[in-house]
Amino acid sequence: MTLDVVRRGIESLQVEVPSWAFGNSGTRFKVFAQAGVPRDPYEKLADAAQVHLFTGCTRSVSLHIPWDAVDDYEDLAKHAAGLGLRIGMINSNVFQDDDYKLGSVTHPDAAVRRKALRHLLDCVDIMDATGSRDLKLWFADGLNYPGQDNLRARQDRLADALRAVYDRLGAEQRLVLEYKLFEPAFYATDVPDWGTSYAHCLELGPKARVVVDTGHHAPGTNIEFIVMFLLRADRLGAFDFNSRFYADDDLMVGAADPFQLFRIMHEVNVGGGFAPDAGVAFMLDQCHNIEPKIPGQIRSILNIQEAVSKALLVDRDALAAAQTAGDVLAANAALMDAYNTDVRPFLADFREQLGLPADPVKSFLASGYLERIARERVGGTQAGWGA
Ligand code: PSV
Ligand code: MN
Repeated sequence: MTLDVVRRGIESLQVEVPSWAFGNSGTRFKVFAQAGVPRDPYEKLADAAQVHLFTGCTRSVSLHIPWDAVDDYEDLAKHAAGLGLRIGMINSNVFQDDDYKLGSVTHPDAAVRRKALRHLLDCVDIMDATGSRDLKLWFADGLNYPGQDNLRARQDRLADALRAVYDRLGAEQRLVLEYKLFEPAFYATDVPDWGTSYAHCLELGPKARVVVDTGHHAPGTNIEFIVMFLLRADRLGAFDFNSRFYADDDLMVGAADPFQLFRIMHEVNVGGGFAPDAGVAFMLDQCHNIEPKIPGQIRSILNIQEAVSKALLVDRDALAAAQTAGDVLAANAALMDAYNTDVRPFLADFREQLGLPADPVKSFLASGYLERIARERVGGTQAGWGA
């Protein structure tokens, strides 16, 4: 019975992959190039299709504009469909242009604000062409020094831009607003936390929701509390999954703290966030700087499946009974029993029942795909973080 719940949950779980995970990436110290890295968005989709082929659960791909700019987005969407994929979220980028040194939609100069807004509206045009539902907004806007700009005026400018984007959305489209504590601004960020994002979303209306990027909090933040709160308020729009040890490390989800991932997934389950009509988009926002990229994405999917399975295994009746009785130890044990279960054998069985490999990383590595792209993708310019 419980295993059926886990099986159904895993069968219906879809996680979006980011186009940028397949390009070269690094830190501000060094980008290490890898052989066979895609040279354009079409090749990124080909790599994303491999993740789906071996896991069966990554049907959609997030684009980042202009990193994935093409002349014809309908053609790109058709190409995705031919690979069994669809284009997912459109991630806007108003952080890599000289004009944005002092901000984008919060910049003190109205001409820069107009330019940034134009980009965001162009992204909605792209959504129309690709059939995407969600526009992801993350702003690098902020201040390095106290007094550098007027904090309150920047909130007003942000609200104006968000309103203009919101009003441009189609009936089925949404905007999802991502927050981040710091970086690249070090003193103050204009959307630093979930409360700021939530307040703007509330003001905008029901098509605006919050994105939780698991790497964007201060150490020790109780992320599952935030997830519970946003689900309760029907404002959780999306996850950007990754892991952090120190800052926004963008490591593979579940690598740094699998217990935290389990706790988050448990709150998603309790809050009904896995139901398709809950409108929560699960996606990876990761970079694979030193590990091979496609297996890194596959490994990440397996980490999520393990955490979700454990969350679905929680005996919620026993948990509720212990909570009502004030039985602290039994309540904690109900969670820990599920967390400490080794779900890997069930997952391997489920995969085989679905016609998927029991060990997707091993099967992918044996497929010869990495060797083939290393041979075939010579010449041209490899895609990289920021290109
Ligand atoms: C910012 O750190 C972020 O998490 C945003 O989602 C960006 O779009 C993404 O990283 C790009 O790497
Ligand atoms: Mn993110």
